[in-house]
Amino acid sequence: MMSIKWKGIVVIYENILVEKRGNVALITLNRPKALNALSPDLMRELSSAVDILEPDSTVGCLVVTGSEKAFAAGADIKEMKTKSYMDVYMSDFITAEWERIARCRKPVIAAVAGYALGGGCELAMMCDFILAAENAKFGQPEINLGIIPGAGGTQRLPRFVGKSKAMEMALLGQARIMDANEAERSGLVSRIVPLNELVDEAVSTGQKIADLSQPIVMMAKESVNRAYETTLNEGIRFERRLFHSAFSTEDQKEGMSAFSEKRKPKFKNK
Ligand code: DAK
Repeated sequence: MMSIKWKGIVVIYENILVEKRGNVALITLNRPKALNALSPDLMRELSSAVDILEPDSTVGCLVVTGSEKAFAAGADIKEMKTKSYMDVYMSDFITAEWERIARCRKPVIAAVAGYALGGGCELAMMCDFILAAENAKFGQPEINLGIIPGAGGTQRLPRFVGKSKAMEMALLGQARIMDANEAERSGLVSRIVPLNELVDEAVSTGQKIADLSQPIVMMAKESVNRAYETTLNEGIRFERRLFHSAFSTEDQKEGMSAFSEKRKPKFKNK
């Protein structure tokens, strides 16, 4: 169990660890005995942590990681096995908590070691990019349980790896797990990192992002994400609006002046 203080309130977490390293918030999924199965309680805590960290001006980037054996082995099967259709439909089963990470406006890096299965793979894909350890294993084994992916797996995975591989993974489940090398070749992960360096590398990557201008970083993230939601023409138009608006910031003046003066920029997030 760990607690953090937020606006004078003590928030207690039982399923995640939250720490700040420099300007990076490191969130560690922490249910090792269940291979970080994503229970509703864990997802509520993750969602609450994002609520707290996103508006924190000292945080420029978030990193989400798990253990060396498992990023997360999926949603908690034992907790959902007895649910009825009306239970999940009427409560919109854990949807809000799951979508919170995807709605975070600051960059979120997934640092994945071991299993990222089902909801674990989906959670990693909701982040902005994935750094994988050599032992990372990605899969959508829901079909073996008599369900289909429920947190974006059938939609995000094809966008990363293409239809053929995504379809094979969705249809074969446990029988089609993707290793780190294939995940990198296919564009699911941005880089493979040695297991013992994974978290440090993710945090130092996050710190490089956190050293930049926060509003400009947020614009870049928003603009890249548009590529998945609209036509090329509309996306280019959206990018152009944000590009132009970057010129209204002090950080654009500072960034370009620093280049001309051969010094490091001092961004003020303004
Ligand atoms: N849920 C609950 N417990 C789990 C679990 C899971 N997903 N994965 C592992 N565990 C537990 C095991 O039951 C075991 O507990 P004990 O028996 O010790 O009490 C412990 O973790 C260690 O697991 P194993 O003994 O199985 O370990 P192994 O190394 O032998 O095998 C494994 C590792 C990852 C291959 C295996 O545990 C496995 O196949 N796990 C299940 C993987 C899976 O099927 N994942 C998909 C789950 S379905 C939605 C959002 C999300 C979802 C749905 C809707 N909405 C927003 C609507 C997501 C659904 C899913 O992810």
